[in-house]
Amino acid sequence: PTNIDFKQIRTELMRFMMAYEFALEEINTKINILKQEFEYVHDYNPIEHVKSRVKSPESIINKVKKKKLTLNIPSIQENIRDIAGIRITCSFVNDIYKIAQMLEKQKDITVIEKKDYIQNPKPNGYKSLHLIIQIPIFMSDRVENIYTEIQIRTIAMDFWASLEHKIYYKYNKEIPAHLRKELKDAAVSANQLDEKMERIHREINVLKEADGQTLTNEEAF
Ligand code: 0O2
Repeated sequence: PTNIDFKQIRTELMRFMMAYEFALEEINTKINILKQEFEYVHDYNPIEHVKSRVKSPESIINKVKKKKLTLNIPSIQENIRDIAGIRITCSFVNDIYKIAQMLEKQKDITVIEKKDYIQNPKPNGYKSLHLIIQIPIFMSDRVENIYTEIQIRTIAMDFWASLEHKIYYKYNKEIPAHLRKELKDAAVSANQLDEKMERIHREINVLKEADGQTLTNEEAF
């Protein structure tokens, strides 16, 4: 290819990656609005923290190889749907579904796929609610519908998933049987903790309501 070809390819690649950054900015803004407005109306904040990332070119290429896809922009755009990823961590399980519903209802968000690993945990114990959505990004000369993966989970689910992720990579994808069992047990404990925290939160709320007060996150814990 000539120098001009390289320049064109570079511009295309930059625009391609930028679109995912913009998608994350749009969704982060949406989450911030929900968080602030929800807190104002209900005097309670269901979101603990939010993290987002654009998948590195290296991980994109690894996934292309793993899925045996064609290595070109249209194929990557259509088949790799977690290049833009956002993770929302909540205090309680029922907040996860509230947040998912609030996002799903928004007119510019199209839900493409929903995977409920809370109702149906993965065999290793992994729990989270995953949404694959599309959001329009208005560029100077076109509109691009960008796929984004939204993972919503509790603090306990997140704690478990980040440790499991580390072990998974440390052992080069071959986790020894005793560690697999320990992790599964830890997932059960995380689940019990979630249930217990939700129960306590609900009971305190009932007490507070009887006293004519509403309980906020900060007051509870
Ligand atoms: P990373 O490094 O977190 O980006 P896909 O391969 O995405 O097309 P899949 O595997 O069916 O299809 O998607 P799924 O099940 O929705 O999982 C996507 C992401 O969820 C993963 O991304 C992880 O972030 C997370 N995840 C899924 N299963 C597990 C699990 O068992 N343990 C942990 N810790 N995380 C999990 P990546 O790209 O695999 O990895």
